[in-house]
Formats: sequence, C-alpha cells, structure tokens
Amino acid sequence: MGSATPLHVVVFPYMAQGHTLPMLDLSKLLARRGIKVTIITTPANFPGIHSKVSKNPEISISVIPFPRVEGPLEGVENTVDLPSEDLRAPFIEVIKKLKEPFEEILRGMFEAGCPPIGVISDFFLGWTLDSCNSFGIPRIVTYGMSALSQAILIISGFHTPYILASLPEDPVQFPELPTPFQVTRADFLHLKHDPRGSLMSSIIQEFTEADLKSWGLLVNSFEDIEREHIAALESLYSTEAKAWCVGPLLLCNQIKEKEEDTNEPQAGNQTSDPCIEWLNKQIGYETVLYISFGSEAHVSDEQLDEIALGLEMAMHPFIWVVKSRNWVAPEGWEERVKERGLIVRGWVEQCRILAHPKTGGFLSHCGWNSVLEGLSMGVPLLAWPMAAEQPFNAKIVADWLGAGIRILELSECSETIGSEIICDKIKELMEGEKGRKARARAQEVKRMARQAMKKGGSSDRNLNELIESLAR
Ligand code: BUP
Repeated sequence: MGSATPLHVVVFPYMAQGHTLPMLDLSKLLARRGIKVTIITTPANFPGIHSKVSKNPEISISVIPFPRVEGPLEGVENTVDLPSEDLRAPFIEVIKKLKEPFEEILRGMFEAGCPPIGVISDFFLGWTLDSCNSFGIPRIVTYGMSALSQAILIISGFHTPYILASLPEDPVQFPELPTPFQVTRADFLHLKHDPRGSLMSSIIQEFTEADLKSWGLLVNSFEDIEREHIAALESLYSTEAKAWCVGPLLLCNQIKEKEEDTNEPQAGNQTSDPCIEWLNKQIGYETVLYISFGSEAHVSDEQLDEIALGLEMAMHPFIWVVKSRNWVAPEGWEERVKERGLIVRGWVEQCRILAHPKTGGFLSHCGWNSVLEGLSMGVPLLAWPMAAEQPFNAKIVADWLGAGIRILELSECSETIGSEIICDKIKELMEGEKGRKARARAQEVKRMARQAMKKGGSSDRNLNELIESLAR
C-alpha cells in the first residue's frame, strides 16, 4: 500500500440505486486508503455518480456506451430508472453486451501501466468473471444483499422443487444453512415471481455459477449481526473464497449522530431540504414515521389507498415517499392529514430523514440498504417485504435482531393489506411495548454498526485485509 504507484481497483455496479449507492461508498473508503478507483458505468448513470464522488481525486469514472436497444426496452439507455419488473430479465440480458467495451477499458488500463488488482462487480454482471479471467484479475462479486439472503439465493437454487412443493406456512430447512429462526415457503417470493424455466431463473443460475467461481465476495453487512450467515455463505464455495464483510458502507459518510434540530442550513450544505425543514418543525422526539418502499417496488393504487387510510387513523406524524406517478389519494385525505403528514413524490435524502431526531419508525419494504440505514440510525422498522430477498431481511430485523415488527406473519400476501391492520401495526411500532423494545434493540444495533466501521472495527479490518490479499 505504500508503493509509489497506487494500487488500482475497478468497481462495476449494477445500474439500480440500491446496488450503485453502496458501491460509491465503498469507492470512497478505498480512496481514503490511497487506492485509485475506477467506477464503470453507462452514460445515463454518469451524472448521479459523478455528483457523489467528484470530490475524491482518487476516484475516476469510465463510461461505456449503452448497447443499442429496440422494442419494449427502447429508451432505457437514457434513463436511470430501471425497466418494470417484467422487463428486468431482458434488461440484464442486454447489458451483457457491455462485455466487449468493458474489456477494452481493462486492456487500456494494462497498456497505461495501471492494471487493477481486482474487479468488484455486481452479481447481475456475472459475465465480468470471464473478462477478469482472461486478464488474470481476481473478480470479487457483490450482491447488495445481506449474507443470509445471498446464501439463501444460492442454496434455494439447489432445492427449488422441494421449496415449490411446500405450503406457504411450511418451514423450509436447508442442511447447508442452520438458521436460528424459521424460514417458510412464503418467504421465497423470488421463486413465486420467477418460476423455473423463466429467463430470470436461467440468469440467476448462470450468474450463481459465475459467483461460485469468483475469487471472493464483498458483503455490505457486519459480523456482529451476520456471523453465522457469513460462515454458511463461505461454506458454499468449493474454493478458498472468503466473504469480506465490510459494512454498513453508508456509515462512511459520517452522518451526524442526529441532525441538529434547527432550521439553519447545515454547514457546507446550503441547499435546503424540505423534509428536514418539516422534521425540524415537529414536536417531540422519535414521533415521526417514515414510509418508503424503495426505488423499485410496485405498490398498487388500491394498496396505496389502504396505506393512506391507515396512516390517517394511526394519528402519527409521517413522511411518505410515494413513487407511483398516477396514484390519486382518496378524496379529502390530503386535506385531512396536511397538518401532520408530508407526502413526497420524488427522491428524498433517506439517510438524513432516518438520522433526524424526530424520526422514530420506518415502514419499509426491507430492501437491504434501507434495513442497514434504519438500523444504523437506531430506527426500528415496520417490516413489509414485497419482493425478491426482502422477506429474509425482514426476518433478520424482526425475528433475529428484534429491532422491528412485521406487518404480517407470513411474507407472501396476494391480497391488499387493509387500513385497520396498517393502523394497528403503526401504533404497535410507535407507541406499543413491542415498538419500545424494538427501538431499544435498534439503538444497540446502531452502536454495533458504528463500532464495526470505526478504525479497528471488524468491517474496517476486513476491508484492509481484502486489499492486502488482493495486493499480494
Ligand atoms: Br425511494 C429512495 N431516496 O427517495 P434498497 C431511495 N433512496 O435515498 P431498493 C433514497 O435508495 P434494490 C429515495 O436510501 C437506499 O439507499 C435508499 O435501496 C435510497 O431498496 C436505496 O433499500 C434503496 O436496497 O433497491 O430500491 O428496492 O432493489 O436495488 O436493492
């Protein structure tokens, strides 16, 4: 690490917010260790990435043109929004065409005398393994998931018929994964939506094979909450591959313990944030419920209506990020809740909201980043998993850590969840005994998370060890 030519690492995120944002934090952590980082992305994603890393001279961005697309995916190259669920698999197929330009970039690095010591690339870019092998560079795969979800995704591929033959409430047990809590068939939402033989299931199979042959894994989690899962994950690899647990990466941004309770703009940050201004005006501490289902979940209009009514009945102040462009709130609702509810139809600074002292609960779809962000700020979750691996994240939060409660006991729910249930669960989280316990546990997890990321903490040491191993 002390050599004249800095070590060089390539970071190649998948083009979804939940996958890219942690990779930018990782890049900053590498840059702080004097490592040159090249982030690979496509033109539409360049501005967003540039705005977040441009203050770091060690980080550069290489842009590769998006392949020409026709048909239903036409125009996808011009937007950072991912295509809808049904076009996800064709999108992942299309971006396989980035392989050739990616290899040209790698070749250029060798010719310029700064070859990378490793490529950290997303699971959905499984083909990068082949590129890395042809240049003799180690590939480190990253999923943007908890270690538990990563392990289950791999293992469930070995046991799909057994899972699909079970009833929703049936416990599912794998010999490879001794979980300390019960997983049921209903938790396997990714199998429900991606039946065997679908393009998505064949993509997952192909990329899992690449994953299992990769040099190592990078996990955005920390040992105190996932030690058993990390061991199980590593045991799935026939090689000596190690899972480097280096999170929660978001804590690299040194978010203040809690935002100051003031309307003054933050030092060095002159842009006012309407959510923070609104939070500053709220009375009492930890009273506000923050609601967001991430950047990708689709929530039906009917379900949005029930959430709106549930929020109204629960009588707690709230900030609700509504992604649907077309949803119209029930008649008179906005007027009735305007004194205590802020509805945002766009992007918010989620970490700042969660870090605010007025925020006391998070109704979340349990995307792994949201889970880490809530817990790192000591905010308990009302877990409402909606798709993919989110049920397993909800298990970690509610059943394993006790830092949240679940909206429903079973993860699979084909019906709309009614406003009464939503109201009751909000009350349970914000004012009930279970919520009080979950808040205390979330505070403990927050302390553990910060400890892990501090100098000498487990995640800090693991990142150092990863770099040392790559540099050898
Ligand atoms: Br929406 C929204 N602001 O308004 P997850 C999201 N985020 O900062 P998902 C905002 O996006 P994937 C907003 O803080 C988190 O870092 C949020 O990631 C941020 O869920 C990220 O929680 C969302 O993992 O992502 O969107 O389902 O499926 O890609 O994991």
